[in-house]
Amino acid sequence: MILIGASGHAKVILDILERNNRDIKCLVDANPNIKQLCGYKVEHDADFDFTKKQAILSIGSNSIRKKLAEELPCDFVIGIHPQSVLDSTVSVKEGTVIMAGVVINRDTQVGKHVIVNTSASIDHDCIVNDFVHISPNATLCGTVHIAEGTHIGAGAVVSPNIKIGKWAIIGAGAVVIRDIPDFAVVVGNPGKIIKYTNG
Ligand code: JB3
Repeated sequence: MILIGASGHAKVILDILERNNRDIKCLVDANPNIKQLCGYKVEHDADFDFTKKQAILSIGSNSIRKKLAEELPCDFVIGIHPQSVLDSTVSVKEGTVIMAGVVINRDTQVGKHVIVNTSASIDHDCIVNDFVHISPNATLCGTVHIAEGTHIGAGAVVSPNIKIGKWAIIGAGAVVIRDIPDFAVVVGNPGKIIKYTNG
């Protein structure tokens, strides 16, 4: 299989794949100056045939992952660190990665090309939509819904039953106690909207 993107996020996914004994052929990056990562060869988009390759998009940007997922003719696969704990009822879709120390509790649904980063906690009955990134040590309490493309910052806490709209940004350490609309940027405790992104 291959990884698309050859920088810091790819290093963490390589570790997961090695622990799962996956056969990693190479990485592919847009930057022709990157030749290798962690001992693996790095190929480049311009001269690489992506057709039917088993792949993970190892790029932290939610919008770039979305663009490439829609463009590239790969078979996207899931990467789950063996030291994560997922209840048997949890569903996870293609392209998603679950890092070390993550706990995901009963009846939660995780969409496509999601990053659930190191030691994040997602409790029961949550819905985490496509292209979301839950950063290290973030906590989603029970029945939290996160719409497409939203970034939950490191150590942020989202209270039970909260809905967060699409392509929002929740700052590191924010505490979200109210529903958040699409494209909002939220910081602080209690979390306050300081501006809106362009999507
Ligand atoms: O917060 C944590 C724990 N990790 C962060 C991660 C989720 O996101 C990390 O600290 C970084 O903030 C970020 O990691 P990432 O994505 O590895 O960051 P960056 O150094 O920006 O690397 C992105 C790589 O993707 C670069 O090497 C780009 O050249 C490459 N890239 C961008 N667009 C692409 C494309 N590669 C290919 N093949 N095709 C593209 O279109």
